[in-house]
Amino acid sequence: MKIESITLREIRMPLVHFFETSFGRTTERRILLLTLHTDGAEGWGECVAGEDPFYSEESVDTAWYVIERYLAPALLGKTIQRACDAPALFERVRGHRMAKGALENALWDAEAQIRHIPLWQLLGGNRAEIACGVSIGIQNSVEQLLEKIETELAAGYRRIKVKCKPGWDLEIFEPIRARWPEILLSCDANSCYTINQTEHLKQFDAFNLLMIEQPLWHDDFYFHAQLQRQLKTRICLDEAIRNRRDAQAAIELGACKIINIKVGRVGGFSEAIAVHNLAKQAGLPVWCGGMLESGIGRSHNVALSTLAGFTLPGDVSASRRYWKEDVIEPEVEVSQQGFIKTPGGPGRGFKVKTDLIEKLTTKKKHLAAN
Ligand code: OSB
Ligand code: MG
Repeated sequence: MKIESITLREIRMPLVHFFETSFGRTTERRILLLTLHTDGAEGWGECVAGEDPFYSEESVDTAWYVIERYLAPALLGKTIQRACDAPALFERVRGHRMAKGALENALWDAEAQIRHIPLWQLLGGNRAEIACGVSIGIQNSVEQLLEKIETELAAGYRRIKVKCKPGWDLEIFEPIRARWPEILLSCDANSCYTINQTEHLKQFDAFNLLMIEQPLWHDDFYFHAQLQRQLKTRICLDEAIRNRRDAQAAIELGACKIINIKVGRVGGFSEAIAVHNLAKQAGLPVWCGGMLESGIGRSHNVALSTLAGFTLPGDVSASRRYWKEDVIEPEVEVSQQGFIKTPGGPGRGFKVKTDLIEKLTTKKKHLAAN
């Protein structure tokens, strides 16, 4: 594949419903999309960085800067055999994994198209369908939260994850479990507790949660390991797992028993596959996280979720939960049983609505080899 040019763009999409975590509320997404033009195909990538550096250090603006200034120049004009050759070209740049992932994933999309196989197959997946859960943000009231859960269960989703924080944890687990004693239920703290709150966190054990996601600091294993020894509920790490070495360290330390894999957070498909393989070997289940993606990133998540180790329902849910109109065709749809069918056809398997993307674009730059 010869990488001839790259189109960077930022689009704006209002969310159907605001999404609130322990670090803040999002009502409208700014999303960095890119198109990678090779001599054989056009690959699409989405950078999953947020509007602000609150989930991780990266933001839409830092990703734009690093791609334009460093990562795109490292690719432009080069010929590479496989998408998995890209990470070596980015090595000199420290961090900025979401920016790197956007480019690498676009290359995987292009490679799958050139080989005339589905992206999920190129990644090594083999599921005909993937199991879906939902991530439900902090709401204005407990009643509103219960209503949302009811809606998602009726839609077929197989696991409910609720965002939590002090004052919105035991207070919601209690009424949820009173109404639905048996559902697969988990919570995500996005790092809002400290080890001094261990006694409080131990009370979560009463609610038979599938897991508690990233309770402590975003960059910590040591205190998570301490906490895990005192909890019955399994800890799942999200923010803290940046690469395969992190996964190995966390597993060996006993800092988690489940891993949430987000392809952008670990820097692209190559590293995501490596984290998956490592966890599988160690006997830890993994699942695919979400970052309020548009259809581009969503279709990448669908493909990744087909790998054998993704044995728990992920945060990969239907386009309509987020967007009035998604940027792909068909949109991502979830069956009444809570599954997404693995798409056929080469590449991501979803067509890009280029006219709609053009309309949503607020910023655009074409980068070519000089
Ligand atoms: O921690 O999983 C998270 C969204 C933005 C930032 C962090 C997280 C999330 C979600 C949403 O939980 C998952 C989704 O895309 O539905
Ligand atoms: Mg999370």
